Amino acid sequence: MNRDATVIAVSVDPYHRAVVAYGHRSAVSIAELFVEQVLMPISPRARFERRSDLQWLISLSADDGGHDALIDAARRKLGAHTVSDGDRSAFLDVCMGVAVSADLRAVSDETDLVRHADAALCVALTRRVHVEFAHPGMVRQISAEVDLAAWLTRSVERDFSVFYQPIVAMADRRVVGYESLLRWHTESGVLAPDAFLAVAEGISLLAPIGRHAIGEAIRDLAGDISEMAGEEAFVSLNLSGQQLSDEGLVRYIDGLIRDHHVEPSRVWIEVREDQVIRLETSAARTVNGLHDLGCTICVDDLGAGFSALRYVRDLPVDVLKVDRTLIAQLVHSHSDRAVVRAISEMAAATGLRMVAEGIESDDVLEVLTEFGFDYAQGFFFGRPEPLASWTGQ
Ligand code: G
Ligand code: MN
Repeated sequence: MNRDATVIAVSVDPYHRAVVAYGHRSAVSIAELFVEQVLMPISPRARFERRSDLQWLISLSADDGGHDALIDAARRKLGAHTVSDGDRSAFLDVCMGVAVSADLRAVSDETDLVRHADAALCVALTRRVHVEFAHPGMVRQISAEVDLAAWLTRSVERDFSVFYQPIVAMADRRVVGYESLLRWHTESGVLAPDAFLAVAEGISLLAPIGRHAIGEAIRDLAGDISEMAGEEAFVSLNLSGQQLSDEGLVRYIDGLIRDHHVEPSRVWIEVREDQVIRLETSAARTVNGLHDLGCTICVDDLGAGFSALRYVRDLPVDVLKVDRTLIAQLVHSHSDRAVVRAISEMAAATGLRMVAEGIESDDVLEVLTEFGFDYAQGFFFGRPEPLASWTGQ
């Protein structure tokens, strides 16, 4: 390989702004004009290879005229451009990664040089600069980062899993759905979210773990859960405050629902009352977005903390899950009965369905029927277990 060889990886419109502003087709022709009008004249003997709609590879050596001019232009001004296309002029971002073989002793062939140019482009894009020059070690560093990301993702997938707890219909005690509950398998045992949620959220680890769990639950809904409990069965997902603030969550769940062809109302979303209490927040936007998709929105642990029922009116809520602390003493406590009766009257008046949580024995079932509960859940009907123990596999 020529020691003076240089490869430039060019990404035109790397942030897709021109695609958005002008449409994909126009952005591609503007990019072509940019390469023809701006880049090619600087170094007419350079080889231009098109890699995809908006990506080019330029190879040249010091003998080709314009070598230094091209590198210099890249260094100084090839960042933002306007290109005229007849009567109008269009704007483009351009980003480049430059690999100069003279600076990269260990590079042995053209393919390796291209890889270094790509590494430089990758760094330029991450740093949001117009141009970056490859240096030795850049490829190794990016590869190491990719390996680490892969390990981290795999270990997350290995150590966390989803357990399922059945939810039965009060009318006939048939299992009509499952609540999916995240579990972490550690050396000291299986942990429930109360034990790790705060820490995981503190280091922003819950978002990827949570997404993985949601993916698994919706996949299981389309597969084993439909098979066990019928095509109308649902899966209920718990979303933490941080997950609700994840602006991309609605699109993510929408994608899963489409990929697995499940009816959106079969995906129940549980949110705790304290997380949606402020209606102007991104959490409330997510709840509204999920409701617009057709998901069933549930208020979880109702009555566990403070209860301001205002949001039940202002948010698109479909189901109330009454907390086990209110259910536990229902037979013996007058005041608990009074509170649950008030909740059930409100639910009946506003067309909300109700789930009783934490049923540990059958002595409350009669009261639940009297109050018009639609569903019940708790150790009496089944503990949270891996899916395999419900399918009998
Ligand atoms: O907040 P949420 O309702 O999503 O909490 C679900 C948790 O409640 C699960 O981790 C589960 O282990 C626990 N749980 C479910 N059913 C019962 C029950 O009947 N009794 C008790 N004490 N805990 C339960
Ligand atoms: Mn729950």
